[in-house]
Amino acid sequence: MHHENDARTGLPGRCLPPIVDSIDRTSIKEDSLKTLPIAALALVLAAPAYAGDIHGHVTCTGMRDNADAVVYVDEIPGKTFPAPTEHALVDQKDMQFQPHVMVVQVGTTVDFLNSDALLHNVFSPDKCADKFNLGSWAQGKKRSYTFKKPCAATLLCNVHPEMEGFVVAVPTPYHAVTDKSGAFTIKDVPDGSYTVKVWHPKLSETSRTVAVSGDTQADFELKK
Ligand SMILES: [Cu+2]
Repeated sequence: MHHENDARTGLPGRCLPPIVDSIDRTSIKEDSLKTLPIAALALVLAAPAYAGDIHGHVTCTGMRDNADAVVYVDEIPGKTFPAPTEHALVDQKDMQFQPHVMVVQVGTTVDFLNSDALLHNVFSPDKCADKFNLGSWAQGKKRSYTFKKPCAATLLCNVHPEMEGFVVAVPTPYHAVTDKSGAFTIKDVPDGSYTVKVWHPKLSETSRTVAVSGDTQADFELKK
């Protein structure tokens, strides 16, 4: 064991995190272990095997623009993901659900905020969202609902029938919504072969297998 002081902490080398002691020293030359900065070594040890972004373009045929298509990696056999602790937020502002379409991982709690100076309501007619009805609440306040299963939930307001929004709950953390140009990026997907699905409020769902190997391009076209 070396007892030189760590340049960053000034602590003796033996106080380094225990992960350093778990290195298989037969596979790393003693010399490189001495010279490789500890921070870099920790990064190497923490990095997943290989991963990349799935990016591409969705054409929404017949729509005004290519926004609001939800692109996501469907259930991965044998793999589960812990429910996110961070809440998502849908705002009711200027008489609209904002964002109009939001995607979350199953298990996510969505906070619904009323930013208008009048009463709104939030309910969903969809069974996969328990047909929830959160009631009505004043400006600046919020109420929550946790999406427990995969669901493309329509959001409605029983005060203003013209208001409509969507929360799409999907099985993995690998998801994105297209911008007006149709562009999307799903960040940090581990290399592998996946079923990628695309959902849109007004167009037919589509899906296909995408083989991810580092940054990977995948384009889709949706029709009625
Ligand atoms: Cu309303």
